[in-house]
Amino acid sequence: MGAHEITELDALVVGAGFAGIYQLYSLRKLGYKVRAIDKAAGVGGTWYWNRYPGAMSDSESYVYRFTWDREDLRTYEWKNRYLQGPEIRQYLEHVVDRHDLQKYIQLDTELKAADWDAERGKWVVTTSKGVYVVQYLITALGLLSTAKLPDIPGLNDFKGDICHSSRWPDNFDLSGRHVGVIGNGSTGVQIITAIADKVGSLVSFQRSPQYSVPSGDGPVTPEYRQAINEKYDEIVDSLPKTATCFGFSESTTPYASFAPEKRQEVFESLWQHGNGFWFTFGAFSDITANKEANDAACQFVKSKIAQIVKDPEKAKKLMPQEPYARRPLCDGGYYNKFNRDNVDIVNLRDTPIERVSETGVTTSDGKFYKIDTLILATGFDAVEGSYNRTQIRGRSGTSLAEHWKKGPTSYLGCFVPGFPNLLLISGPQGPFANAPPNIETQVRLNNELIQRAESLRVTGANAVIEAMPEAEADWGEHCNEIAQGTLFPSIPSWIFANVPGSGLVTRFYMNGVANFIAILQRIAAAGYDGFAAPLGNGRKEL
Ligand code: NA7
Repeated sequence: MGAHEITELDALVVGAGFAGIYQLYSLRKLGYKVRAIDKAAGVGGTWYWNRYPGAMSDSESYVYRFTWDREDLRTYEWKNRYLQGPEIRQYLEHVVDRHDLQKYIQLDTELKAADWDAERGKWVVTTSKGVYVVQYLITALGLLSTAKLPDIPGLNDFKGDICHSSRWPDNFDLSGRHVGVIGNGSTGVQIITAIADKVGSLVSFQRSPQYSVPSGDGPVTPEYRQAINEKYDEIVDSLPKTATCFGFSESTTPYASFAPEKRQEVFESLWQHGNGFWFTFGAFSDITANKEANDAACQFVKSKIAQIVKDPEKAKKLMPQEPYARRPLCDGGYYNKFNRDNVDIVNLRDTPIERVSETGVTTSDGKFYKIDTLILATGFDAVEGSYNRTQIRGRSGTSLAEHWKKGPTSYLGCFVPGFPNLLLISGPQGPFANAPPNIETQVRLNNELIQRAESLRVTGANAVIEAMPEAEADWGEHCNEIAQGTLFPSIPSWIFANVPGSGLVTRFYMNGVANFIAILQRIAAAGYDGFAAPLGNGRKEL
């Protein structure tokens, strides 16, 4: 396709990760003329970009995949309880091959701008490789795709190797290197755990210590796989009936209902079982909502850190002081790595980085750390960050970034008033849950609305999919109320705080996928509340 060529389609999907692939597949299945673009040179989305050592999904392998191809669910092989990054990339490539989608995916193609042409009732989408004119623009940009670089004095002076975790160079050999890792979210924890044994030395520059539990990763037996296969239908059916879609039913028993002498035993069994989400939601219903339950979880993990980490100074630096209310982490021996002589830790809250120089890092206590490799595991400009770098302009010419000046909002995580026929997957204020099943729910909603709009159009109605401003406001309010009932907003993690200066903003619907689906069903049954007529009933009620 030449840079000035114009292609007319029913729908353009932007992104070729889990969301883009399923959206492309399902709209094609429904008979629409659709294509997907991605700026990457391959499919995989997040898993195309995140190639750092130790990159792994911490959803169990059997639920970190599409559920709509039941035969593939049973036959595609996986070896361990969790999938490594390259395995997920290969899986998505396999899905694309299996369903012959490659020819509808245009890689190395970046969305530059999209403008709603009210006269034609279409989006005019400018990409780095031509223009598309489409009825529906569907963004599958990913929650975490815009890398966030730290603002540290002297970073540009560094003469060694430096990279953000999501831009990992090919064949980057760390053996014998003197490595500094800035950041210890899921990514930093995975990297530190994976490389500690291989590098010459490693310093973790840590701003906020994390609670992390064992992942319990390891090979699965043929019998285990057989058992999963036998009940796959049941598993798939159960996922949307749960809040987080991780393959288990979240506990409904509050911490206080357990006898005091039983509580430690339960925590210990959660720790032994492994998995951060299981630890958080598997036995107690209120760890993320009740202070007493949360404190108990904190104390339990801290007691483990104290037991595992032999050097009391290092252990002290690794002890979190805040509630257990970030994204739950799990690991393959993270705390234990600090027992190695070649692994050190700096508490940036006590001794912030003063500057980076050509050969290392100096902290405020005057200490110099000689480093030849600097890894920035500093996270992402999450959720709306994926959109802010594009120019998507709606009815009035206002861009999404302008519409979101006071914080990102939507109706149901997928629709924004003033942006007709723009459908967001994993947009702001969508459910917070295991990504593939969560994405499937949103893609199905998109498909349902597109089919409704198209059937109305056949009758001559000028039906667009457009949320009403009141519905967006109410949905935002609903998301806020739910978030305030949890402890998550008490912590400035990417879930609520994102980049410096963005303030605390509710970026997710924290009431789970099952409740989300129930709301969608109510909305549909009422004639599509919250959507402008004629597609919707023009009422704002949820
Ligand atoms: P996260 O979870 O946002 O973690 C980023 C880490 O980087 C975190 O420890 C931050 O500390 C730290 N950070 C960020 N900026 C700085 C500066 N300037 N100085 C020092 N430290 C800094 O991103 P991840 O990539 O680990 O994980 C993102 C998600 O991907 C994850 O939750 C999974 O769902 C998949 P802070 O906590 O802000 O003090």
